[in-house]
Amino acid sequence: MLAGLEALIFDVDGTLADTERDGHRPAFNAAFAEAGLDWEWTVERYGELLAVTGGKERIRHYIDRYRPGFRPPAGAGDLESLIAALHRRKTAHYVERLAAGGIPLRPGVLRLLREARAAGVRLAIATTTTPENVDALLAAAPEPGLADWFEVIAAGDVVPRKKPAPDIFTLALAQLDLPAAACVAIEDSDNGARAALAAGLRALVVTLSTYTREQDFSDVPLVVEQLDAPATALAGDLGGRDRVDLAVLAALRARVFGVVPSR
Ligand code: XBP
Ligand code: MG
Repeated sequence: MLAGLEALIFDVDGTLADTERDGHRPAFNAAFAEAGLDWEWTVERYGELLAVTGGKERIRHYIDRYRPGFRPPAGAGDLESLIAALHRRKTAHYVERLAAGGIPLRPGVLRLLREARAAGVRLAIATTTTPENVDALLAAAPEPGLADWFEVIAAGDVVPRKKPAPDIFTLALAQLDLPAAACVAIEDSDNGARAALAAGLRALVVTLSTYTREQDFSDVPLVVEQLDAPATALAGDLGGRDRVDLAVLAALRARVFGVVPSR
């Protein structure tokens, strides 16, 4: 039934949980306010800023684009140190929000993880976000020890280039010691999809999230609104099923790569 499917590689933000609008965004704003900066990232503005992956990179882009001529206040060090300090505080605010149960896993995520675990399909994460954020999200989930289910957690600054570069997926594949053809990747964004495809992960599912509904996924073989029932395929097909389950993912992998992955 698994037809050569050996691992699932999950994105985090937007995929495991819809974290951007009500998780990351307010955490950035709280860090700015705390530092005495009158920067407020509205829901709409944040949508534009998400084109840049990585929180520190996003702050830098915002300054370049919207605060030209900004200089760090006296005592804050150079721009690089200020951004790093703001981002540390942002991470703290975000983790606090998660620990308070602020952001649940998306419907169907835990079911799919349980199915994979029961079937011996290995689990990995490939994300742009800071590792602490992943730990906090998994620790807050209603499944004790969930983080231990993931054999590989590739996150944040461990690679030189963030998504849409393939680096973080390439790292996850190397740590799994698997070819891309043995895996299915699960993403929610155009930058994430580009990264996965560039790493050879052509058996790719996109589950649309708050900020990604209007993005272009024309190169993605399976696009759904959500993983759980009632799921409908906006691109590709679910083989008559009403949710994204392991059978759907195995069929997708076989369709894209053929039955036996080559090592
Ligand atoms: C999404 C991102 C991240 C988060 C913020 O990553 O682009 O930058 O918005 O996280 P993914 P940090 O979808 O790959 O999980 O502030 O920790 O960078
Ligand atoms: Mg994402």
